[in-house]
Amino acid sequence: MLKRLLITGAAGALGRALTPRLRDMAETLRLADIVPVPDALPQDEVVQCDLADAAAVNAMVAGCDGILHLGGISVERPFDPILQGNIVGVYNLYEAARVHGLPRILFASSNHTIGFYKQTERLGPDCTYKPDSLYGVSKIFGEAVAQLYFEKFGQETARVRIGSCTPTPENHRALGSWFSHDDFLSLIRAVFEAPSLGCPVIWGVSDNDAGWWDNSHIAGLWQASDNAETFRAKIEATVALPAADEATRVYQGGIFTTYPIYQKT
Ligand code: NAI
Ligand code: 15L
Repeated sequence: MLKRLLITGAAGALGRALTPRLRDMAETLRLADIVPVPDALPQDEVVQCDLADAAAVNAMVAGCDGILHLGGISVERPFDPILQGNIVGVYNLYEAARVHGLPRILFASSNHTIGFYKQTERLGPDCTYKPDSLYGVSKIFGEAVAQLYFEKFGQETARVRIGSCTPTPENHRALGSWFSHDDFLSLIRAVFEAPSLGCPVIWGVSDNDAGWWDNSHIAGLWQASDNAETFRAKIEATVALPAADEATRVYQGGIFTTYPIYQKT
C-alpha cells in the first residue's frame, strides 16, 4: 500500500469518478486541482494550486510516494493555457518528483498524440507521433519529459495514452477508443503495485474488438477486461453513423483533427 497517493486534476471528470475507488490504495490521498475539489473527505489532504506554479507544485509533491497525474488542459485550447497547464506544469511536476525521491508517476497522456492515424491502421507503442492538436503536442512533451527523467534519474512513469474514458462508449468511434473506468482502475493498481515499472507507453483502452492499439508489450503488467462491443447494438440503434468521409469515422483522433489553431480571444 502507498503511504500518500497524489491525484492531480482531482476535481475533473476522471478525478471525481476514480478517486472514491482508489481510497484503499494509500494510507492518505492528496487531492489537488486548480479549482476546489468537490468530493474530498475529511481525512483527505486537499491542495489547490496551479500546475504552472513551481513552488506550489514542489510543496504538493513533497511526501508523496505515488502520483496519478490527471491535471491539466484536457481538450484543444489556445496555446497559452496549454503551455501553462501541460508544458510548464509537467516540467514542474517532474522537477518536484526528482527532488522528492522519484515517486512513481502515472501520466495521463492521450490518443491525440497519434490522432492523425486512420482508423484502418493498427498501432504499437513505438509508432511515430501524429498529433492532431496543440493539446496532443503537449502530451507528447509530457511523454518526452517522462522518458528524459527515466533515462537520467530512473524516474518510473506509466505513459498512458488514454482513448475515450467514459462510463460507457458514447459513439461509433468509441467502439475502438473506449477505456472503461474499471479497466483504468485495474491499470492504476497494476502500475503502482508492480515491483518494477520502467517507463512504458501503455494504450489506455479496453479490450475492444474494434480497437486500433496493441498492448501486447505490457501483457505481463496488465490486461484490459471490458469490450465496447457489448454496447454496439445500443450505439447503432441510438447514435447516427457519421458519413464515411467524416473525421470521426476516418481518424483515430476523430473531431480533434478538424479543429483550427485556436487564438487568444
Ligand atoms: P478534466 O478536464 O475533466 O480534468 C482536468 C482537471 O485538471 C480539471 O479539474 C482542471 O481544473 C485541472 N487543471 C487544468 N489546468 C490546471 C492547472 N493549470 N493546474 C492545476 N489543475 C489544472 O479532464 P479528464 O477527462 O478528467 O481527464 C483527466 C486527464 O486524462 C487529463 O490530463 C486528460 O488530458 C487525460 N485524458 C482524458 C481522457 C478522457 O477520455 N477523459 C482521454 C485522454 C486523456
Ligand atoms: C481526450 O484526450 C480528452 O481529454 C477527452 O475529453 C476525449 O476527447 C478523449 O480524448 C477522446 O478522444 O475521446
